[in-house]
Amino acid sequence: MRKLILLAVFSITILATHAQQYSYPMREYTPTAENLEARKEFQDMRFGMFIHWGVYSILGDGEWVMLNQKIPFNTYKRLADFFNPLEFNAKEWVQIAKSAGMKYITITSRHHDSFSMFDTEASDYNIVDATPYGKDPLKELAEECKKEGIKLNFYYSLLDWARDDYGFGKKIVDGVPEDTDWDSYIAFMKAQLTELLTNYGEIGCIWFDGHWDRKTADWRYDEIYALIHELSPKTLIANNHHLTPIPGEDIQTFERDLPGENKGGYSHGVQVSELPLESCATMAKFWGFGLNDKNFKSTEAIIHFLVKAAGKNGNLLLNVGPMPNGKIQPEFIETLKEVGDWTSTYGETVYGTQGNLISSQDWGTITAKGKELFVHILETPGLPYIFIPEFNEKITSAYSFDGNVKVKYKQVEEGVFIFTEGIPANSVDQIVKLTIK
Ligand code: JFZ
Repeated sequence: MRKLILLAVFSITILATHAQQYSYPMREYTPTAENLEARKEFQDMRFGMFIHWGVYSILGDGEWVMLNQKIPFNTYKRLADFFNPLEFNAKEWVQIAKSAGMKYITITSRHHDSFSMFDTEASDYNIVDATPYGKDPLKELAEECKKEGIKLNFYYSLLDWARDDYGFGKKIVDGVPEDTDWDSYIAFMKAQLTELLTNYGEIGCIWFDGHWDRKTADWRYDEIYALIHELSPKTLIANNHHLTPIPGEDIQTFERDLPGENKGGYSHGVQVSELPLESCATMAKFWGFGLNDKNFKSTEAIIHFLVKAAGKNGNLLLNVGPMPNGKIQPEFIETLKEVGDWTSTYGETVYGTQGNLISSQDWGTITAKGKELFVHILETPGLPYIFIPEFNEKITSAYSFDGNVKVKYKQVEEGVFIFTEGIPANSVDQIVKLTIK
C-alpha cells in the first residue's frame, strides 16, 4: 500500500513538472456568442497558409538567421535598407493560397527580430519607415483577402531580440526582466495590437509566439487578451506557448505536430483541449525563406498531414517563406498546385468535418460529416482489409469515394473490417464513404 501511495505521489509530481503552466492569475473567460461562432468557422476551414516574411528573407537562411549567424542587431538592422520587395503582389499570394484549397492566411506582422511588416507608429523599425519599399504589404493583403473571401490572421511575436525594454537574455526576477522597462514593452505590444486590430479590417486571429523565451515572466496576458477581445470580440487568440491553453485563448496550436502527439518535441505534457486545434508545419526545413533549403515535403506528405490533422479534429496551417523580392518560390507554388488538385476533388472530406472518431491507426484516419463518414486509407496495409477498432455504429452503406464502387465490410463486436479489394487505386488516399444509421 505504501509503495502504491509513493508511486502515486511520484507520478503526480512527474505530471505536475511536465505540465508546466502559466503562473499568473487570469480572469475567468467566457467567450461571446460571436467568438464561439468564429471558432466554429475557424474549425470548418481546416486548411490555412502560414507566411513568414521579413527582412531576414534577404539572407535566405531562415527567420532565426540573426541569432544563428550571431549577427549583432546593429549590423542586422541594416537589412532594412535593402528590403525592397517590388514583386510582392497580394493578388498572386491570395490566388496561390486559394487554389491550394486554403481558407485563411496567417502572416508574420512582427517576428523576433523586432522588424514590423506593417505601418506602425509604435516603432520606426518597420517596412514603411525603414525600407526603400515604403509601403505596407499587410494593408494590400488585407484588402485582397477581403475581396477573395480569405480570412486574415496575424502572427505576433512576444519575444523581441532587439528592444531595450524587452531586454533579451536578462534574468527574470518576480516575473519581470531585470533592468528593463517591462511596462513600456507591454504598452508597446498593446499599441501595435491595437493598430493591427483597427487598421486592417476584421482579423480572424492573433497568433502569439515567443512565450517560451520567458517561461516565468508575467506577460500580462490578462490585459493583452482582454484588450483584443474588447477591440474585436470575434478575433480568436492563439498562443504558441507549448502549454495547455490559458483562459482567454480560443485556439490551441501544435508546432510541427499533430494534436496529442509530440513528434516535434514541443508538446511534452500538453493536454489537448476542447478548443479548436491547429497544427502548423513547414513546406521545407525553415519557416523563413531558405535559399539552400531543399528539404521539400512531398505533395503526398502534405495531404497526409492535412487529413491526419482533420482526423484529430484539427486544422493545418502550412507555411511558405516568400523570397525577398516578394515572390513565393516556384517549388512551393508547384506543390501547392498539386495539393489544390487534391483539395478540389477531395476537399469535402476534410472541410467542415469532425475528427476524433477513432484513435490514430497505421492505415489512416476517419473524418465525419453528420451520418457520413470518410475513411481515409493513407497507407496500403498489405492486407486485403483494414480494421476500424471499437466501431459500434450501424453501417448502412459503404462506397468508394473514387468511382462510387460498393465496398464490402463486416461488422463484428470489436469493430469493422473494410475489405479493400475492388476499391479504385489511389496512391495518396483511398477514401471510403460510410453511411451510418
Ligand atoms: C517559433 C518561432 O521561433 C519560429 O521562428 C516560427 O515562427 C515558429 C512558427 O514558431 O518556433 C519555435 C518555438 C519554440 C521553440 C523553437 C522554435 N522552442 O521552444 O525551442
